[in-house]
This record gives sequence, structure tokens and C-alpha cells, in this order.
Amino acid sequence: MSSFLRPATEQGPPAVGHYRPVTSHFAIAPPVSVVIPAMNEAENLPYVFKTLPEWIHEVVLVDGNSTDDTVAVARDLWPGVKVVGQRGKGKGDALITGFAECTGEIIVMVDADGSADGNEIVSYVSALVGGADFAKGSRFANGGGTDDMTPIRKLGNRVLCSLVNHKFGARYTDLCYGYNAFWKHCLDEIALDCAGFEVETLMNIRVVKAGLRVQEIPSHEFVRIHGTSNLRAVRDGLRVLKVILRERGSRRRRPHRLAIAPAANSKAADSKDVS
Ligand SMILES: Nc1nc2c(ncn2[C@@H]2O[C@H](COP(=O)(O)OP(=O)(O)OP(=O)(O)O)[C@@H](O)[C@H]2O)c(=O)[nH]1
Ligand SMILES: [Mg+2]
Repeated sequence: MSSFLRPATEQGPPAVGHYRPVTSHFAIAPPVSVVIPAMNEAENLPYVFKTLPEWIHEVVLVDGNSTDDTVAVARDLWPGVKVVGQRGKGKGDALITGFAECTGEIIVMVDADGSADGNEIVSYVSALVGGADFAKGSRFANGGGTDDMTPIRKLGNRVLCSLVNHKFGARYTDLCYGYNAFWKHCLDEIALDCAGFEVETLMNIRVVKAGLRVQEIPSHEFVRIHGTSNLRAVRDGLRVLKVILRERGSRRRRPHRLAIAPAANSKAADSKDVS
């Protein structure tokens, strides 16, 4: 019997029934939670939910005290959606609230304005099951793009991204982008503590400082479909800059280790890593 078909045991991989078929060529075992911060996005939610894959384990929508029908529309579109009311303010606060509610092993963060294509989630998840800790969306990696950014925002993002690369030894092509995914255990290492749009920058810096394996995923950002942006370029750009300056002094990197499979009949090799 092939190992793929054997029943679940305490040790080996889960049995075939535990896998979620993702495409005709790909199945995964870990449950995937999608966190959507939403403030007055009722008109955009139909576009957002339409592209979410049916194999995801749960959707956690964090409502920023919306005055429109955001919550009712979400419940209607995705029966079983976990709606969490936000106590504080800001996108960062919303994401931190949502992450705490997730029961999946993988967490994907998706904006509610219709700018993110849920069909890309498979690329993020593939990177994570392939060995990355943090799958970071990039509009400027080969294959990515944006229909939404003004030239001034592009310039600001580029300058801030170069600053982070320089100060923290990263090799990012994008910085302030809200479409990312990670294993839930990363939250313990990055201990998020911010309220606003600087949250993505803080995550990107802390994952590098923690020595986590980051893989960029080319992503296309579409234009917000309805409504207006909550982001204010100058105010939020300054908040991002503040985070970069605040974080710069405490760089901590964990060396990557190359693990080798234990040699047959060698107990001593069982716990050996090679640097
Ligand atoms: N729950 C909650 N969600 C928020 C808050 N601020 C922003 N969001 C959501 O965060 C996501 C990103 O916000 P946007 O206003 O689209 O900001 P942006 O994507 O940086 O800017 P644009 O490029 O103009 O769309 C959207 O889904 C918003 O509804 C907040 O205070 N609370
Ligand atoms: Mg947006």
C-alpha cells in the first residue's frame, strides 16, 4: 500500500481523507483561515467572496463598526463566516483581532475592497507548504502588478522598501501591501503591536528580524471597486517611517539551518542539524 493511501497513524502524515483537494494536481492538509478587515465594504464583498476558494477552512471578517450592511452581506454570501466586532480602530488593530480568532494553521490576509484576487491564495499556500514561513505578496515581483497605485504612492512605497532592505538586510520588492499569508505560529515570533496601516511594514520587518523564511508571491492589485480609500498617503507614510525607525535598533536574526534526513540505522544522526 502506498504511504499516501495508508490510514492516519499517530506518526506518519494524515490519511488521504484529511487532505483538502485544492486543484486536480494539488491537495493540502493544513486548514487555511482567511482574515478580511472590512469597514463599510458591503458593496465590494460580493466581488471578494466570489473569488475565495471553496476549500478554505474559515473566513474571519473583522468589522470596523461599519455603518452600511457589511456584516449582513458577509453572512449572506458566506454562511458560517465568523464575524468579529472590532473594539479598537485601524486596519492593524482589525488584523490583530482577526488573527487571534483563527483556528486554521495557515492564515491569509485579504482586503475587502475588491483589490485582491482570491484565486491567488493557492500560490501563497503552495509557498507555505513548500517550506516558507511567510508568503509575502508583491506587486513588483515578476508576474505581479497594480492598477491601483498612484505614481506618488509607488514612489513612497519604493523609497520605504529600499530603506527596510538597507536597514534590515531584506530583499523585498514591495513593502506596503495587504495580501500576505503565514503559518499561525509566526504570530508568536512577530508579536504585532500597532493599530494602523503600518501593520504590513511591521510584519515585514519582524519576520526578517526573527529569521523566518520569506517568499515573495507575485500578486496583482486591482482598483478598489466601490467607495473611497481609508489610507492617507502622507499621514500613513509617516507612520510607516516611524515604525521603520523604531524597529531599526533591535535586529535579531536566527541563522537558517540545513536539516538532513536521519541516516538509516543511525540513532546519532536523528537529531543532527548542519549549519
Ligand atoms: N475593520 C477595519 N477594517 C479597516 C479599517 N481601515 C481599513 N480597513 C480595511 O482594510 C482594507 C484596506 O483598506 P483600504 O482603504 O482599501 O486601503 P488601501 O488598500 O491601503 O488603499 P487603496 O489602495 O486606496 O484601496 C479594506 O478592506 C478596509 O475596509 C479599520 O479601521 N477597521
Ligand atoms: Mg485597498
